[in-house]
Amino acid sequence: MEFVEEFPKNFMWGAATSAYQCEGAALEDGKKENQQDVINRQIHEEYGYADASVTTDHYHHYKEDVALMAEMGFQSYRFSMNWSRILPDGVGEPNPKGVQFYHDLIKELRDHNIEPIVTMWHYDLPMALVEKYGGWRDRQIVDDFEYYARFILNEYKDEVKYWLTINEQSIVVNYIDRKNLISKEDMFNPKFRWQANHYMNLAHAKAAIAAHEIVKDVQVGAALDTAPYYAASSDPKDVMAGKNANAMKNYFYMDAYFKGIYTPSVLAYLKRQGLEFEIQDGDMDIIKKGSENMDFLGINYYQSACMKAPTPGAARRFKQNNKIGKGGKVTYEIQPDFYEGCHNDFLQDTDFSFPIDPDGLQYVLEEINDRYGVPVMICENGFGAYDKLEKDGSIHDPYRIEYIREHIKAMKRAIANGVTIIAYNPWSAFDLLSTSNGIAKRYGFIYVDRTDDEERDCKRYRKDSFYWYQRVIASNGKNLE
Ligand code: BGP
Repeated sequence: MEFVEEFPKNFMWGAATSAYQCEGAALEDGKKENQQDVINRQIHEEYGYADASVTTDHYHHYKEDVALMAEMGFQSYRFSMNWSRILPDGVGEPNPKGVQFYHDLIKELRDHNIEPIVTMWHYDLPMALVEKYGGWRDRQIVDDFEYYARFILNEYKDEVKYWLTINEQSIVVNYIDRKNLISKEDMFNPKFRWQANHYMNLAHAKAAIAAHEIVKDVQVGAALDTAPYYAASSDPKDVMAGKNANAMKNYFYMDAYFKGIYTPSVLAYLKRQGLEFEIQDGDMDIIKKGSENMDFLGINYYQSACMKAPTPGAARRFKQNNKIGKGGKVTYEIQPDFYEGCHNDFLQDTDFSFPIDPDGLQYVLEEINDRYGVPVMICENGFGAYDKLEKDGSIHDPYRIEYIREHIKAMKRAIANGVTIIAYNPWSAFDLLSTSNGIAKRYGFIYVDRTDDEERDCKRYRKDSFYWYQRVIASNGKNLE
């Protein structure tokens, strides 16, 4: 049942991308390498997926891309700034051409009445900082993140009102080897994840505080991967596992962002497991002050997950996504004595093993509102699939339309139940490099003609979902047919 017909008057419809996944031009106009340039070269060698050097070449197609977004009727566009395009060495001398690129992109958006929503950091730490001290391994990253944040806030303060500090902190913690270049020693040292998480909380807080100092009428958030963690059954042991997973994978981040504290049950668990991280004097004051400078939560929602009581004696294991698409498998996460992931047989999965669950979006939206009472912005949501470019230039993607339609209905139900949603920015505006499945797994409303093996001309085509989303936006969410 839908409870509201359309969306609030000032609601923004748009879509999202991130810099390293779409820009390309990895070493052009003064940009130096970031860790995703290196990580994606490794992925290319291991799985044959495209690397980040060209991806879908947004750097050279941005005007065309913005024009297509405007044609769909976008009112917002969430993108990230590429730290090493702006500050090639992480700190110090800025790169004038890199700085100019984002002025040009923002101007193009504003000329088309599209509100820019900027993520400061979406997985792509400058290699210079990784080589200097190991990136998130060292506390120095907190100051360097603040340096970068202050630089971009000052530079774009008259052009950008909506800022997101960090993309998917929980995913960085969970997939630390895919999101960071780290030594073998760190990879097998689970303690490192939680120390890095603490540094991210400090970096986030300092950036949020700086944003309020520098930008007039600023709106600050962070984009967090969220999912409801259901219990596999009503056995109290499974229910407890679901509760523990929600605490560790959702609230441990949200409590830091909005209450300035670490969730007590998770902190106690980490201590019990010998995974305690160092908190220096004054750190919690910074995190608390950061929480007072948060205006909204950005949420990325793709799927829900299911948890059962952990197998006694099972060792810690982190989730491995389906890396090959059709026929590929997921390895579920285990936190000893806390929870163990499992398949949810009530839901259907995508070819890439993401369980499809629009009700789960309503669930997380209402949970967030009930717990924190803050406005929410959907910063990602979408359907990754193998799309086919037909001879006549059309792309038929009914599965994507169906997925997005059902998630929009879930937002309507949540709004009727009191949730304030500022904007819907599904993933992704146009096709780009997936974090785990190359170009083959596509999310865009706009098809980009290239494959993992061939760069081709990256010509843009409108998918069926492009025209459908155009009608949704024109009716402010009323017409979903
Ligand atoms: C989120 C990331 C995005 C994006 C998306 C889809 O976790 O913020 O960067 O890629 O997931 O994931 P994937 O590309 O692995 O399908």
